[in-house]
Amino acid sequence: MPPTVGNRILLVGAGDVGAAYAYALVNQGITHDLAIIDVNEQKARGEVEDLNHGVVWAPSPTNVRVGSYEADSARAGLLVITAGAAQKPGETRLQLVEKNLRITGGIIEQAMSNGFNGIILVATNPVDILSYAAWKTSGLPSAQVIGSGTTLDSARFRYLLGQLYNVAPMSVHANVVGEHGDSELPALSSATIAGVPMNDELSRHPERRLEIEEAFHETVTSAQRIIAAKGSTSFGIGMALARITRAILEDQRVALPVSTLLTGQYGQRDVYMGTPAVLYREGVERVVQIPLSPDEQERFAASAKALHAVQDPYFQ
Ligand code: 6V0
Repeated sequence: MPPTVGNRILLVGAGDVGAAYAYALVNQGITHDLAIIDVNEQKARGEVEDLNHGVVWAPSPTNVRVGSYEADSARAGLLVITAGAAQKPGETRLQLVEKNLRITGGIIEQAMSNGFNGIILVATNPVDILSYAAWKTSGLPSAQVIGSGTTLDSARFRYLLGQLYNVAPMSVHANVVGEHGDSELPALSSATIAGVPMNDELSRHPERRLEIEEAFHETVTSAQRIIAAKGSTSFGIGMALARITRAILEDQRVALPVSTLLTGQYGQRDVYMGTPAVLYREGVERVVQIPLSPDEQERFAASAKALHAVQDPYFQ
């Protein structure tokens, strides 16, 4: 389905993640109108000009321009937040909380006071806490406030499992769930490799469990490794955000592991966590509770506890 009127995107944050996301949007022709805001106005202007020079080769035209809250909040269908401080080498995502709560809170207040009533997609870290905060600050229904969650982590894990089993990542179905961060876990009990349940695969080849555990360890540590090597992670998250955007704007009803409000699923409530959810034109159509083994369930609960420990002092 081609982009339609109403698919306008307001992107706040033209740093490494915002620029990679904008590049993916233009390359895939996902929106006809992309307005970009950054406190560093020069950076926003530079990205806009550069992106417009590639539009001639895109599958459909995108009007990329510098935006403003006054002109763009009310007409945007999607507000994407990639603004904020990024992780420094050695810093955990949860340590960013204070700085980025202030930044994203300010962005949402400006968008809301200028009439925004679309869907908010948060990428800024710690993404689960900031998505929860965005839901609280905006006053929007939770279906309209989504975090990128474990979409990127799941893509990383699928890629690594694909390498192990010599199959394309599209033929690996495996969700990383929980916090986008150190306490996340792989839902192996529901994973399939080229259609074969991981549990069957492991009962035939128990010796491969160690390799799979290593692939997950590599998944969790990949951000730190990439940041140490090139300063930030950007292409993977940019493409993950573009995938979520397409699911929403094109009303696709695909299930992606985003951060969404739990209201009893997995025994958790009042917390945003990564879990598959069906996405459509109005945001989250429903949260999918995938079956977890008792061990996975325990790890999911520990992940929720880690998030509550950071979140609750700010919101109670
Ligand atoms: P960056 O390259 O420093 O870009 C951040 C941008 O935000 C800069 O251009 C700033 O000028 C801008 N900015 C800061 N404050 C404001 C404000 N109030 N209004 C508008 N713009 C502002 O960081 P990078 O792009 O690498 O990372 C951005 C965020 O994404 C960080 O919090 C990362 O931790 C997070 N990531 C989230 C991922 C995920 O999976 N959810 C993955 C990678 C990074």
